Amino acid sequence: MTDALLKFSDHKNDLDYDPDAHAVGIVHIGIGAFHRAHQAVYTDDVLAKFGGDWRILGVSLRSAETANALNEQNGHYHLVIRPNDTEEPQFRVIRSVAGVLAAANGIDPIVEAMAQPNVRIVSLTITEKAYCLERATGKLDVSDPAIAHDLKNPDAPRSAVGLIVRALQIRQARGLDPFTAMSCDNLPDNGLLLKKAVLSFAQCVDTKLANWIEETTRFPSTMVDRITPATTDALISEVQTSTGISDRAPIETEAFSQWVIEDSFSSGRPAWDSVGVMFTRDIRPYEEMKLRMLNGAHSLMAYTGFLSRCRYVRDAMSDTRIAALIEMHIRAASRTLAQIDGVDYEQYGRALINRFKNPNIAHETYQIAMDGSQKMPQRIFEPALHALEHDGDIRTFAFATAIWIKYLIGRHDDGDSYALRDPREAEFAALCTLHSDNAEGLVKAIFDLPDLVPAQLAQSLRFQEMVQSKLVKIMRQGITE
Ligand code: CS2
Repeated sequence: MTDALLKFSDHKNDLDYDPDAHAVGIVHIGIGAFHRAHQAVYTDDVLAKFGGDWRILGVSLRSAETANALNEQNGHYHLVIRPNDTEEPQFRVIRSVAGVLAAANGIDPIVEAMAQPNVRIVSLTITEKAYCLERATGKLDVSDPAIAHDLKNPDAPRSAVGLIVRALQIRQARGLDPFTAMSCDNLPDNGLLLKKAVLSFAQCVDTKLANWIEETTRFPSTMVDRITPATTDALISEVQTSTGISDRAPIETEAFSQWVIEDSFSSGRPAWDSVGVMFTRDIRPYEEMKLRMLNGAHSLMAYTGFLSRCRYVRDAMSDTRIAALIEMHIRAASRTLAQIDGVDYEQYGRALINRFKNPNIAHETYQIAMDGSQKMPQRIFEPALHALEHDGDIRTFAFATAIWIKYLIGRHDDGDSYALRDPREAEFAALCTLHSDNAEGLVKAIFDLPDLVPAQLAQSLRFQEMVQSKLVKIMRQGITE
């Protein structure tokens, strides 16, 4: 045992339990900061209050760094909860993670872990791009390198979709029940998307397997919410100073947390409903509320803030012009939503503004700006289309689109360049070079790209011209909106 481990086991929480008394029941693919601030915390609450064999085995498809750090600490880590005021942060040790397997150390142990009879749920936070579906057709993107690889080598998959299909194939061959596959990514109908990806992949591997998955496997949709910045060295030092424990994988997050799940599990689930998780049959309105109001405002803020040299969301919110834009956007986005019983969008919107202003959370605009091509459709384009079709106010959506296109140019006004960090960055770079002096041409070319702006929105001259005039203005006068 390492020093860190001894110290971790010395730490006393209000919610104390012996983690080793509980077997693994969940495999989670994509064990980054968000999962550890959200689903792992609800599961920790369940284990402490009700017990059960529901510990989480994490899977990291990228580097082995998180896996190594967490494994050295027996899976334990600190959650630092930062209230939205002058109150001191709270430090809590989370013990629901039993360990982490990294793909870099071999795929077979991961597949075997997912095929164990005690695993009843495989959950995912793999980010939008990893679902590898063409938006327009809903078909599996077989040109994606990981999917192309996995279709040739289904026994040695690299992608999350390939892993799930392989593990289900082994379970079927061994006569085991399937697990429930639960997406926790910020996509509308995330369960349905995962189901489509898994079934299309399985169809290519073995039709009988695809039929078995379709008949037996559940794919609940979820809405997840907790603002969680990436871990920094400053956080690692703060945890060490405040707790005396050397933790290489702490997480910082806000006090707010929300999880809404479609209640569709084939082999049981932890008593998440007893620790604040809401279960519903109709998840779509909750997903749209969060994606359009929170995430839409976040993306608008990320591009406007980053280009205005605001490093963090809280800095952008202290710029009165940007704060006003965000308030307007939240209001317009709420008008594109169907009512939800018991939810007051005005109140939800006010709470969002306060969460964004949290002075204790250092959430980088550049982090949120990443992967815009995967985020803009559900956050900005869908509500824009709704507003357009219902005589709503489209100005804020046109501005958000224009400022995103400005960001795609990859250069600040003073010439400093930055990396786009987007899976479609090569396509964007080519168009930005081609239309370097022509904002109108650039907007049109972006709108003409396949599988990005929904056809009905791209074909709306009113929307396109508004985006063009806003981009021309931003290029000439900077952000004056
Ligand atoms: C953010 C989200 O990075 C982003 O795109 O908008 O990660 C956001 O912080 C979470 O969805 C909040 O729940």
